[in-house]
Amino acid sequence: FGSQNNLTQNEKMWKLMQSYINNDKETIQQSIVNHVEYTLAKTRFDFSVFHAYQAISHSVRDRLIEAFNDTAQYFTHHDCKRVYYLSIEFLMGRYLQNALINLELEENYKEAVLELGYNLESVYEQEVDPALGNGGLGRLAACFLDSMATLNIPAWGYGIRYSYGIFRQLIKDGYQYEVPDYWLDNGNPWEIERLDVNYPIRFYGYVRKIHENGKEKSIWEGGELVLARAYDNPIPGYDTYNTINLRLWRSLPAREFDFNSFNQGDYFKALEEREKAEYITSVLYPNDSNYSGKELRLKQQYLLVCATIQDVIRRFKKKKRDWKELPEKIAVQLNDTHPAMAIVELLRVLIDHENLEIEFAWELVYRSFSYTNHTILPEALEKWGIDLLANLLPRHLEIVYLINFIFLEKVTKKFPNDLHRLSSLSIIEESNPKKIRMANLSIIGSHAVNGVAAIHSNLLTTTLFKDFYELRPKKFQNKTNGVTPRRWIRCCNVQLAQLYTEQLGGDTWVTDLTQVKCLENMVEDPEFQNNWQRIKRQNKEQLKWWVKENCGIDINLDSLFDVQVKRLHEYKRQFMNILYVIHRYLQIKKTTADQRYAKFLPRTIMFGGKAAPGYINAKRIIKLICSVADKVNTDSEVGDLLKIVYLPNYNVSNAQIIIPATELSQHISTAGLEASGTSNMKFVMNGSLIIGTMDGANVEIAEEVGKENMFIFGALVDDIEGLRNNMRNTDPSQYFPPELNEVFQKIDEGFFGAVDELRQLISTIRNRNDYYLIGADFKSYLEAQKKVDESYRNKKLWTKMSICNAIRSAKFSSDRTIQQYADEIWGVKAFQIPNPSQSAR
Ligand code: T68
Repeated sequence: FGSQNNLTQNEKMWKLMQSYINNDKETIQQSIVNHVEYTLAKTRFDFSVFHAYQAISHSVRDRLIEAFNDTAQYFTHHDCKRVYYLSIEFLMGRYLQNALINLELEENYKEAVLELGYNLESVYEQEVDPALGNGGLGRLAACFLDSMATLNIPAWGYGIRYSYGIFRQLIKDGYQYEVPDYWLDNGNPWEIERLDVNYPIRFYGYVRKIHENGKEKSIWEGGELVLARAYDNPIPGYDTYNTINLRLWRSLPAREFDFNSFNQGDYFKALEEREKAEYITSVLYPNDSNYSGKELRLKQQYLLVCATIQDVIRRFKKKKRDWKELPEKIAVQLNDTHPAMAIVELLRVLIDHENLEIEFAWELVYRSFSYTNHTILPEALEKWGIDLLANLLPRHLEIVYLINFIFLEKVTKKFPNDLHRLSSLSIIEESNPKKIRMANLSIIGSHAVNGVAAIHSNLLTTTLFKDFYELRPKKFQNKTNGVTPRRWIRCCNVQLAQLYTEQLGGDTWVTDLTQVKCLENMVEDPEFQNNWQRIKRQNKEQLKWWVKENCGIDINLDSLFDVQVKRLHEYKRQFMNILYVIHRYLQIKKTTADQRYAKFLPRTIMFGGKAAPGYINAKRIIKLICSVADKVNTDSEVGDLLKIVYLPNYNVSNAQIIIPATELSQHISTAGLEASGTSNMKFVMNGSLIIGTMDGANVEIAEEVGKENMFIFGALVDDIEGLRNNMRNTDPSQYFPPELNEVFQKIDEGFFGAVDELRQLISTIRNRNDYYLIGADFKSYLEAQKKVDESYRNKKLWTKMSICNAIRSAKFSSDRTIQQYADEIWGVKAFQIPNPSQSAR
């Protein structure tokens, strides 16, 4: 290990550890039972399945930690360039199964645990889902960690250890209720609290100017101090010894205290003030596409940024070297603008603390940072009021002005007398009150900016960031998102994974998904098709059981499983989906009983997803779905031709059950508004067909799997503006197709109850305020749905299409995405630590 210690001592240590860390059945059992007794202080003769989960997790954690420590040392020893992935959210999902699979120990544990009286699958169920994220953005960060570990990239994630993750969603009488998610109730065996890694974080205060050697210096002082403490979460790669780190920060009261307030004031009052510090990292903001200008949110962002930059600089300074090496040693990736204040913070440290010249410091910052944009929705773009910033981070505001001044001077040189351009490029929005545009700051402070799918990256350079693109075209890139095949095939679809491994004669496809393309010659093979159908059916059975358990609804296994699960948002158009369902229902009702089964194919339409607590229209859409479900599911005329299910509390764990069981999944956003989508990739990998618009990654999915294997409909990005104008100039009764008007009428009549609410929901779009163009796309959506039915009637055809989707999905592995980030943005290479158990020590 490590440095120049004497070898015999090392050898002795290694032997001691090896006897503990062996992976034969007995050693594993011994370690589990010891954890029951010594870690949990439960008797080894009587422990529950929950205690089994805890002990097993501790036993797996032991196996992670050795690799984790060795990896960190190895990176330090080789002094490699490191990637820091900064994200305000990491939506990790459960650890246990993922860790066992990545360590390739699932079989060993299964056997060992069975003998102790437990079934590993039911042990997995004991783990609470760490849900420190809202949706796509946070889950992307989690997939990226898995890929960075697997590809041996020297990377660390940095985020926040919220005490409360995304709320738990209950559906009662068709309404969403939000229940706090205190996920740490039973402790968290996967984290390592670093009692010795604490950084001070300052808020408020003032900036004092002094003069030193003829130069002005700024000193930020006063205000309040809190501490950020590190919690490390080891992330094992698959089929590699490398184990990287997700470091999450928690806020605590600062240790040094103000004698005055304790001596003169009220003791309890003074303690209360300190307690407030803990509140900063208490709760994750549950908005996924709407920015809220709350001070607490800015505090969270700054805490993440300030602690991380201190940690990064401490590591850089461990070796004596010149500051000019900084961009060769670090690459900082900003997952959206939430951590963008890191740009200002690093610059502040370099000029105020390290006394570097501003131009030089700026060059270092700019070359180290890169920024990923995840949305063009205007309501989601972060803009912080000047007053808020001036109060909370006074020195940062000064530096923002400085950056902006220097930047705009350069722009003026290139484009003299172009005030319009200047005001669109400026970090400051000249509104009343003035605001700081975080996207502009992120672009100016980064050497690379990327969108998350080809169509989205194009939109960035032609619309939202057009002026920036004209200034520096080479800065702009595309990095199409991806998802990890470990969690999204190997863990969640064990049978499909087995089929691939059998057919390909090994499991190296898990780290090289392009291999599944080799199964192209099996597409027509009847036996392979049978296997494929059998697997889908078994996955459907599992979901059927889950639905019965969680919704009390019996669903028909022979029906088409049609799923739309994602955050509730008007742009994602769950609304259009349910309007279509109503139309389908009305058609069934109009058909005579003897004709119904000939004319209609049984479908089970499932929805799932959380609405932001303050998003009224999203909540009304949930109510509409549930009201329609109530009506339809109890209509004896319909029987099992149509069932509607609202899957409550959609999260990573139940996604792992839902996705492999899905036959048709809906990705139907208004063109141009879904940056990428990542669930579309997961569904395709698991053999679901897509009904969708030419939006986000759907476009590239169509390129890969073939348009003939998807159900594509709707307006294209270039049509949108024209359609919106058209809508404004058309009579509403003419604008909507008759099928849709009929549906509106039924809702209006109170056919589904909740009249007031539902009327309000439909009234916005009926009054030509159909911003998301449901009216314009409805006809072609109907046609696409018809094609779905036709294709599903032909079982062989459907199976073939399903296979083609799955085996052509390699592009959407996050391994591909991360390799591109590493090569084209970060400039980092893999460093693989040799596995000590495979090399003689
Ligand atoms: C999503 N964004 C995009 N945002 O909507 C999706 N926002 O198209 C894309 O595939 C995904 O990012 C990954 O690139 C989000 O998920 C948020 O969750 C979010 C959270 C806080 C504030 C703003």
